[in-house]
Amino acid sequence: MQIYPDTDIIGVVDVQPTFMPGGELPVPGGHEVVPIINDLLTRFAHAFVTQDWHPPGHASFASAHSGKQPYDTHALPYGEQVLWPDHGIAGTPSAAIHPELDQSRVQVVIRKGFHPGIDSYSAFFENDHRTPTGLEGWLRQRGFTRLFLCGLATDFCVAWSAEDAARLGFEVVVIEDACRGIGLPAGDGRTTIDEARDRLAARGVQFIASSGLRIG
Ligand code: VGL
Ligand code: ZN
Repeated sequence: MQIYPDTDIIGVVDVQPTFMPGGELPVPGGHEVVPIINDLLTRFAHAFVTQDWHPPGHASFASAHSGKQPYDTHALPYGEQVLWPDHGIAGTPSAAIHPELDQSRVQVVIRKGFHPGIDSYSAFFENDHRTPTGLEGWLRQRGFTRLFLCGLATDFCVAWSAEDAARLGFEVVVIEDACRGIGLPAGDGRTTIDEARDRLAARGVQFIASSGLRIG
């Protein structure tokens, strides 16, 4: 697949120490994507990153709900929400963009999840599916029509970003080997990695390997 430098952009989702093995919400193999994404970043002229950025006591944290454990589900006013270990606390080192990620071509950073009562997996809308982050306007004003997505986690923030982008009319390509998933056990309303992939494929999202991408 050929990259068109003027209208293609790569979006790097939530590559932060908090999601690395040893972090607060570890994604298995999460650190493995850093060199793969750094290599991809040399092939694109434009990049954006997202950053999970929660206040202490955020509604997505199990610790904010008595009797709940991480990875339980819980009904919040805007819908069913998986509850997580405390993670991505705004301003802490583990919520920084991973220090080894090459940010030289990153032109915008979208921080999400900073409203105390609502989670935000997607780069475009918070989990109520209505509150915008502003990324759509930024991408359109800059003339981008196709998004290549990578990062963490395949089954949550990458999947929700890809789905919203496709719904908004962008062409969307997920670079699969540059993503890793959390992989929650099925049941109790939780999404699995396979379900997330099927949902995206049904929306027309394409999946490719990083080795199949070349500069136009
Ligand atoms: C994420 C769960 C909670 C993600 C963020 O980056 O996929 N998942 N917060
Ligand atoms: Zn989060």
